[in-house]
Amino acid sequence: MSDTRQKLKTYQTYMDGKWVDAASGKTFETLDPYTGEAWARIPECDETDVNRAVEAAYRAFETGPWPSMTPTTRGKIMRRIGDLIAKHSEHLADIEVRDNGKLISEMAAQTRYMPEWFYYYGGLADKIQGAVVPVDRPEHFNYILREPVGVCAFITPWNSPLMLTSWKLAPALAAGCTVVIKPSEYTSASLLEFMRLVIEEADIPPGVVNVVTGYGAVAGEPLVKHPEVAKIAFTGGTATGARVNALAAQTFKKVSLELGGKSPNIVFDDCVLEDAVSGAISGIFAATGQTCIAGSRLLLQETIHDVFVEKLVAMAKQARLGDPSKSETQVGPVTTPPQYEKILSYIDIAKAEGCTCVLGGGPATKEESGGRYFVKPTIFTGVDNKMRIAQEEVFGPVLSVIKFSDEEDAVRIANEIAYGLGAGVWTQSVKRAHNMARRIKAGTVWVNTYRAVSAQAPFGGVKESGFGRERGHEGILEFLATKNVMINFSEEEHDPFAVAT
Ligand code: TXE
Repeated sequence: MSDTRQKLKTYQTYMDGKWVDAASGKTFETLDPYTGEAWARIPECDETDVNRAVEAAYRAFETGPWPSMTPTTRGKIMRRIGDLIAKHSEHLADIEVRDNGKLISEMAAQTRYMPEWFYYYGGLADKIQGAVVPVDRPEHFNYILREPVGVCAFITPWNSPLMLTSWKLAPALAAGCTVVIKPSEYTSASLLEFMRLVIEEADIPPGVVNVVTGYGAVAGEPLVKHPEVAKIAFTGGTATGARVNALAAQTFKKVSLELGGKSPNIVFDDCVLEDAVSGAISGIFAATGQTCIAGSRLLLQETIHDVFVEKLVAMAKQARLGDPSKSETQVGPVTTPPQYEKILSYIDIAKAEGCTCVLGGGPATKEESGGRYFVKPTIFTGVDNKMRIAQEEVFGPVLSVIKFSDEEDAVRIANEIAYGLGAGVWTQSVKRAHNMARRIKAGTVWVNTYRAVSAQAPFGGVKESGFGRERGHEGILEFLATKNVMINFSEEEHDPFAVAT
């Protein structure tokens, strides 16, 4: 065993308020994608651990203090969680970068903003209200209760591990649910640090938040199938999402899925050109294209196509590849080895489809990037929307440029896709902006901005990008069940054989 291997940091996982190894004692290694070296060992949980975690969450839900405490108290504890995240945000961002190789500027911005999800939903905890409903029955009183759904399972990916967990955890806790989280096997460390520095420190009762680390098929599937789990919140690829949805359907769980995308970033000739160029770059290259909302299809009005591409290439060409932990780096490595292979194979596909590669078009060497698993920012022009490079999610720094003639054409191209997550529109016309926002089939439309996020604004997809909403007021509804209560207060005698209407 090499020296570095011996020095690997070894984590335990956290369930029922305790730090534990996997029941089997097995661990797996997690890689630093910049160096290509393993840096930590993570417990490899399986069904036994899943059962233990779900049982703890179920006990905490049925008999523990979390669901039954006053919502005001829950809200106060959630504000404490937010404060602790703020205190440790730098450290959490460093761990994320180590594990997923994304830029420190991006991961630090995410962890700095993360307290807001807990403040927002902490504030909402005591505003979950039912309703009194007038009904067609005299002398009956009818009201609606909104109750926590129960034990929730989160399955999360590697691209923005803690932020995507927070979008689920904050509303679930506010609603009074208990949870079991299965992070991506590529990026489990930041969640374990979060459990130590935030959940433990905030004195969250045992069993309210539990973690099972491990592989999708071995730890994820038993969690999805577990009969005591009431709700699944999943973020990941569309194929895995379909499998999770099918498994969850067997026990009729409530499900929300935030899946892939192939978002159109649409630039009209009446835009502010510099803003749109910079929006196109940040839409695809800033996160190395490893975001579900990547603006991976750049739709350019033909009247500005050539000048736009020239400016785009000039700017993208200057992107500084390098160590993601350095604030001056603009493009980092790809997070996982399979992802690296997938991106390179799509570059080959685009070339074989006859697209013109105007920038990049392959891996970046160690001399160019300083590390492993780098793909050069790549731009293809001459892309037809029917091509695979335009239709399939690459999840890397690869941009497809597609020409359109007018508004009608732009809407058609934007919507001729299986996905419907995000979309960008660049125009100075208010009329056109509203028109496009209505006609594009997507969960989010940005106008004259791209990838902007806010705790109050709901997020999610349509079509194969999934269903359900995270963030905003709608986000908490995913973790609530509606119960109707009807009370008869009449003195009348009731004929038991009369038809109830
Ligand atoms: O994701 P998976 P992968 C897209 C992107 C990427 C592709 C594959 O296009 O190239 O998906 O990425 C867990 N039962 N996105 O393979 O498999 C897994 O352990 C239960 C978009 O990394 O979807 C991890 O925790 N769980 C996306 C989580 O699912 C299972 C972010 C996501 O992994 C499971 C990531 C199973 N059978 C990838 N199999 C986005 N929407 O942001 C796997 N998992």
